[in-house]
Amino acid sequence: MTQDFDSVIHGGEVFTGQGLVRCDIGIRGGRIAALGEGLAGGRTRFDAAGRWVLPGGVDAHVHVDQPPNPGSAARGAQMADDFESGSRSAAFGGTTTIIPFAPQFKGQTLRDALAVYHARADGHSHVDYGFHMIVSDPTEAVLADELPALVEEGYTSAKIYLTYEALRLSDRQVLDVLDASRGCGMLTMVHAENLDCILWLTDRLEREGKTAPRHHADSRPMLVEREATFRAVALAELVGAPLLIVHVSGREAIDVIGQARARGLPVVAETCPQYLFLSTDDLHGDEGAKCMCSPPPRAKENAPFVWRGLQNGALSLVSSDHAPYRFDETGKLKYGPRASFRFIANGIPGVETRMPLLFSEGVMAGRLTLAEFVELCCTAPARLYGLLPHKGQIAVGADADLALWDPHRKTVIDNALLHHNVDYTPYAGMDVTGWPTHVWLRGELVCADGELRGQPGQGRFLRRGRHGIPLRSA
Ligand code: DUC
Ligand code: ZN
Ligand code: ZN
Repeated sequence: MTQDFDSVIHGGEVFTGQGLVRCDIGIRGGRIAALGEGLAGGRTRFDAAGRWVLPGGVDAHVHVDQPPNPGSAARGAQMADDFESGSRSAAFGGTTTIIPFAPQFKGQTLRDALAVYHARADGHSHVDYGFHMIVSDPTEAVLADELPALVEEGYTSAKIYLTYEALRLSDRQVLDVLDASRGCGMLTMVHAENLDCILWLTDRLEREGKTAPRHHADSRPMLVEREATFRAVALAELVGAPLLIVHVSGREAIDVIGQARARGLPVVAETCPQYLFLSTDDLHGDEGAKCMCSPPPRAKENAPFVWRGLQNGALSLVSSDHAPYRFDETGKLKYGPRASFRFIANGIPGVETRMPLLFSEGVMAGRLTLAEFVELCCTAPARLYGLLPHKGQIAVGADADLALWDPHRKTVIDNALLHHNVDYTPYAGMDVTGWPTHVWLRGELVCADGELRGQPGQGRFLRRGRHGIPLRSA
């Protein structure tokens, strides 16, 4: 029987979960309708010979059009990417779903915060998107009414902070959020660094005149992350709630997470390319601010521990933590080129380079299997954030979100090749092997050989399901 497809991608090697298999993909109504050899028909046919077809990436940690909190020392710095440019950059890097944040300011309802970010995103995104909430003011109304209602509406995760003065929750408030999240099936994500330690160290460094960007790393050593990670895990254990620790930077926090997981706690952790490919060396010099993020890049010797965490399952997903500030007076240099690191906006761009870097240094360099790469960048984030079965995998019935990779293409990363609105990339000069050349969102071509084919607004808001983390039985 001849099947009628809207399009067929044929002749490529397709990652179907069991590894690469030579097969064609029949697409109908934006979904994968058939996988098999020799699929006939299709109003358009695309020859994928010599390439690998992988699921479109899911980047579960991006900041887009998000001003630093009014209470932040870097207030006034402006993010360079809006939803159009941020999502365009995602697409060119092989990512077809992003989950940015909608931060609540104190006194604001979560619903109002979400409305602000919907207004910024809706009609502008090139890729599909959901939102994580950021809870900075866990009032009774937020905990008892808003969170359960918003989970039902598809906002099934929220980030909380143990640092940043305007965002930090007390341990008591963390317990309250975790308890509410357990009750309604929400996933709590935590930024685990100890605020008081950071402020105490920052004051001391400033008194010693140590204000250059490289001292950002001295103000937030691994111990500060380790303590907060241990505390967050303990608080989640007390409540019996699942926990996702974001942007884990290095060995000390990874050890805490590994121990928690070995005890069967429902704790999962994310890392980011900056902890694999940048180091404290990158914070030196006049342009050190370009690599300032929190937690900071660690000493060079740390990266092997992060790779090991990816290989042994202590770390479950890789996101970019894209936080795009230009290296000018709108962003990093808002308070001048000699400002103390305290006043420099934290964050680096990376939504477009996330998958090429991990593909090259993970898969092509033999540190990760292709299956591990797909799990870390596509399937695990989809599973953890309630997007399976539609996102994060190539399977009949899934959305036809696909990236066609030329696995042997050599690229020297240069900001001119990227599609964000930032004037630099921290990864300039790195040689990578493999790059996505074509990307489809629900069967529609978004990028082809460096050209944008999609339209802003093609990306849709995703109401997400509940997290996929099994709770330990009591
Ligand atoms: N750290 C954060 O906590 N958020 C955005 C970027 C960063 O570096
Ligand atoms: Zn964070
Ligand atoms: Zn972040």
